[in-house]
This record gives sequence, structure tokens and C-alpha cells, in this order.
Amino acid sequence: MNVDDTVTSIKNMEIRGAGRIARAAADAIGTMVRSKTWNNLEAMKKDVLDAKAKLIASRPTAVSLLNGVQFVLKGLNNCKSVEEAKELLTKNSDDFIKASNEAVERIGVIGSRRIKDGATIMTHCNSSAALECIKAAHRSGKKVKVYATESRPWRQGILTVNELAKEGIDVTLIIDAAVRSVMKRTDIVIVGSDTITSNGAVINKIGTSQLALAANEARVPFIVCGETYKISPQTLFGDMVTIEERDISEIIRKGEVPESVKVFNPVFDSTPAKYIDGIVTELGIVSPGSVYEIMIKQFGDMEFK
Ligand code: RI2
Repeated sequence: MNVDDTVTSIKNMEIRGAGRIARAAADAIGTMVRSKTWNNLEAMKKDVLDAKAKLIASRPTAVSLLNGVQFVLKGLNNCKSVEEAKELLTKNSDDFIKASNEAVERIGVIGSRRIKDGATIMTHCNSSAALECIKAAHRSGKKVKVYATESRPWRQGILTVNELAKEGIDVTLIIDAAVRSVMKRTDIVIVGSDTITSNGAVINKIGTSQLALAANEARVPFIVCGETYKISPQTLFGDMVTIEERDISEIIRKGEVPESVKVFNPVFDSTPAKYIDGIVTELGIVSPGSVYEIMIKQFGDMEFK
């Protein structure tokens, strides 16, 4: 898919999920670099940077998008010719997509070890990384039961229950307001992440922090899954994560309420580190307090801006 089509598909959520949008953006740059010809390196760099700007602006919260694009552009400034740059960026794009898919698989294996045989799991929204843990536990022969939240307004919970049912997993759909009540029957909560900050807070689908609070109150372990490219190095330098607000038409029909009524549609929230028992990455399970070390290991040689 070309850059503009990818941007449109990410904006209107035909392509969604923090990992998937990062892979789609990496693929869009790879496709552009492979198919286009340039007479000089400066012209190529300009097009690549324009593409980067458009792609990272398509959704503002998930840092996976920025990190994925940064990974593809890594080394561009050292290239001496268009040919060299084309070869490098094409390879970077392929490498990122491969590493990203492998990371999700690895997270599944590692996270599944935290799921006991007979466990009842609660999950929120539709996270490939979180669902991979549940599927891996199921495939290894553990009997698991899942409560999946509807996740208004986009109702990604419908995707989740379909995906898990297809695997033969015992899954129950609940409305978002049922979280605290159903927490009594839950042994472990497993969710995904869009951005992980340097102090171990996790930004994920709106409502995630409610699951965390309810889990904390009920003494239920709260586990977050995230590939290391969900970590935001910029947060180390004080940058705040922008919480995306989407159109009110996603939650209310025109004319349903008087014009004077304000409607607010933030689509992510932040869960503080103190409510998180572990973050499952492709490198292993880390405590939220260890995010900084992972960040340095993974991003030490990258430009943060
Ligand atoms: P994976 C999604 O955002 C959800 O917040 C989900 O938990 C997160 O991305 C991570 O998903 P949205 O695109 O990368 O549905 O684990 O708004 O697939």
C-alpha cells in the first residue's frame, strides 16, 4: 500500500492496533523506496521525511508508529547515494516487520507462562500481543476461560471474542461497565499497550486504567504486553504522551442530544506503574521500574527526536 492510502487506513482505523500500524507504516516506506526513482539523494530524503511526517501524524498516541518509522530511517543520514539509501531502507523495513511479528510471537510464549492451568483471564480491547499469550497458553494444553470487554466505542472486543472463539477458547463478552463486578471471577488481567513511558506507566485503550484499579482492589495480577518498540524514549525527557481524541460521531448520533451538550471522546488512558505487576516484552517480563534499562538497551544508538 502506498503512503497516502496507509495514512488514510490508519486514520479511519481500517488498520488498527499499535503493532499493526507500526508495521503498516514501515511497509509503506519500504514500498515507496522500492517503487520510486530519484535523481539525487536530497530529493529522496525529502520524500522519505514527508512520508514520515504524514505517517506519524496519522494517529498521535501509539509511539510504536514513530519508533517503527525511525527504525526504517536508521542510517539514512550516512548514505552516500540513492542506491545505497534504497537498499538500506528496504532492508530496514523488512527487518522491522519481521522483528515485530517475531516479538509478538515471543511475547505470547513468555506471557503464557504466567497463565495457570484453569485460569480465568480478563482482557480489554483487541491486542495481538495480549491475545497471543492467551492463545499460546491454550495451545500448550492449559484450560483457560476469558472475559473480554466490549471496548466502546469501536467495540474491538467483538474482534477479540471472534479471534479467541476461532481458536476454540472459552470466551465471554462483557460490557465495559461490568469490569469491577466480573473481576471477582478473574485470576489474571492481560492487556496490550500503545505506549510505555520511561517511568513504567502504560498508555492503552480507554478503560484500561479502570481494569487496573479493579484488579488492584481485588488483588488480581495485572499484566501488560508490549513489544520494546512501544517504549517511548521521548518521555524520559519530559515529553507527555498525546491522548488521541476522536470524533464524537463515534459515540453519539446527530440530533440525539441538544447542541448544548458537550461530548468528549478520548480513546486512550494512562495506567500508573504502581498498578502494573509485570510488562511482558520479547526480552522477558520486566517490572515497570525496569523500563529505563530496556529503553537504553534497545534505543541507545537511535536518535530520540
Ligand atoms: P497490539 C490498540 O489500539 C489497543 O489499545 C490495544 O491494546 C493496542 O492497540 C495494542 O495492540 P487501537 O488501534 O499492538 O485499537 O498489541 O486504538 O496489537
